[in-house]
Amino acid sequence: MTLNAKHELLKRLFEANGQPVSGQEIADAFGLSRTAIWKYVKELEKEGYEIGTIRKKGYYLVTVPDRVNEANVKKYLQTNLYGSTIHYFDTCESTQFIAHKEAQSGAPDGTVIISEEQTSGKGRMSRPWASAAQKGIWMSIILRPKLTPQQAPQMTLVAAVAVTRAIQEVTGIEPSIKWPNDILVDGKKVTGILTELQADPDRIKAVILGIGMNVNQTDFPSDLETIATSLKMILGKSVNRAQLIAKILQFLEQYTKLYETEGFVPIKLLWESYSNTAGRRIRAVMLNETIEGTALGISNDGMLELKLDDGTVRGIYSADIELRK
Ligand code: BTX
Repeated sequence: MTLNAKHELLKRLFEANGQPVSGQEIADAFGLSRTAIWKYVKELEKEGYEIGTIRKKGYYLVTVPDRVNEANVKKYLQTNLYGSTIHYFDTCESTQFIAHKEAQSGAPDGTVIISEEQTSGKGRMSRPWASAAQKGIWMSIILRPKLTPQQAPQMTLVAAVAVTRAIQEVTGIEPSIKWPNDILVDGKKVTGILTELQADPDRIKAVILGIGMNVNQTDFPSDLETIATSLKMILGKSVNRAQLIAKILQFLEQYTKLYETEGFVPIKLLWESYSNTAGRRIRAVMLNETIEGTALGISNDGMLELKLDDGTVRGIYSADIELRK
């Protein structure tokens, strides 16, 4: 109840577009005192909102903090389902850990975990993922798609297409996708995607989709300098992270539905139009072997098809790819 009154206050402040909102009205609607509403105003100010007061008229919103909290994201959200439930953290070890727990306790399809910072962000095979405070999008989405466990790896490609479209739409930048999970601009990584699964042998319980996007960094630790970039470093100005999150969720919902209803082929076509991998000479480093050849494209079930020098074609499900020459 009390949390709802605070959200309602914030929602009305947003909707009023700088005009005053009556504290008394909200107090009445929630059966609270005006002092209780005033305490929420003070809490919001602590969270970085700047709120003005006009005597007898109420409160108005002066500035919104650069935070990717529920209220800021929902302002831009245009989905049916994804993002209806958002869990927001100032800091956490990894949004993947939280999402796994939430999924196990029955969190609904499209639940989103967002953190301003991760202290143990992770990539594939437990590699570290740098997640600087308030500079990027560090989020995990719990999905419960109507797919078999065998179809789950392709969700990485669905997400890659959704993320690429969202970046294009919000910033005008045209990224390319390096199979399977890197989104690159000028050859440097701007986003990584991590797909994890909770499943029975014949049924997906949940796909935990982790998206790490470099948005407003102006520099990186020295070990990442040559391989990482941010949207701000490319554009020369800051990007609204909340708006970008809402767009990612919108395209993700749209493309997941498309995959469920039409199969992988339409996703594959979209993916190929953004990919920088097809036609390139590549080296694929897998757990037990490394092979080199020319990438032909992806198969109808999301495997990367590689033509080796002896003419044989190999399908690869998971590897680290180096683009040669
Ligand atoms: P990956 O295994 O493909 O990439 C990990 C590698 O990328 C690292 O070994 C390092 O070389 C490089 N790297 C680390 N941090 C960054 C960065 N910020 N930008 C560019 N390159 C970097 C990619 O794994 C999947 C990453 C998913 C991250 C999200 S964030 C939200 C969610 N929570 C979580 O812990 N992981 C996911």
